[in-house]
Amino acid sequence: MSKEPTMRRAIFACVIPLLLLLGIGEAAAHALLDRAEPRVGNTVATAPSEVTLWFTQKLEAAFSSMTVTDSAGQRVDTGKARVSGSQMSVSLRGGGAGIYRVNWRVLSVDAHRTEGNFTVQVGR
Ligand SMILES: [Cu+2]
Repeated sequence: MSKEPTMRRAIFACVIPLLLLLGIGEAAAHALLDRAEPRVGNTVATAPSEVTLWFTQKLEAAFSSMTVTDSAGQRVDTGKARVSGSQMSVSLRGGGAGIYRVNWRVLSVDAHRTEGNFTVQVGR
């Protein structure tokens, strides 16, 4: 056996965990949207009374917020979002049919800021 394959194997053994640590590990450490209720892109019959988001990491309540707007761009949320651990909810005042957009912006406990938005269709 030559030394080269062993060396190569040793390099791979080092590089792959390093890439995981720098790339995937770092991304996974941020607070990304895990799931939502109503579900992202889903259609619901009537306007929900509340939107709840679950993140991949705990949130800093003071620096995390969300708004919900209707098709006309009008706010349909009642104001301040409630944060509990990795979960954030906001109540809705009710509204008509249309495409509702949920906009979220959070600061996770590792001090990284992430934001995003998605839509839910209300009615047909
Ligand atoms: Cu992070």
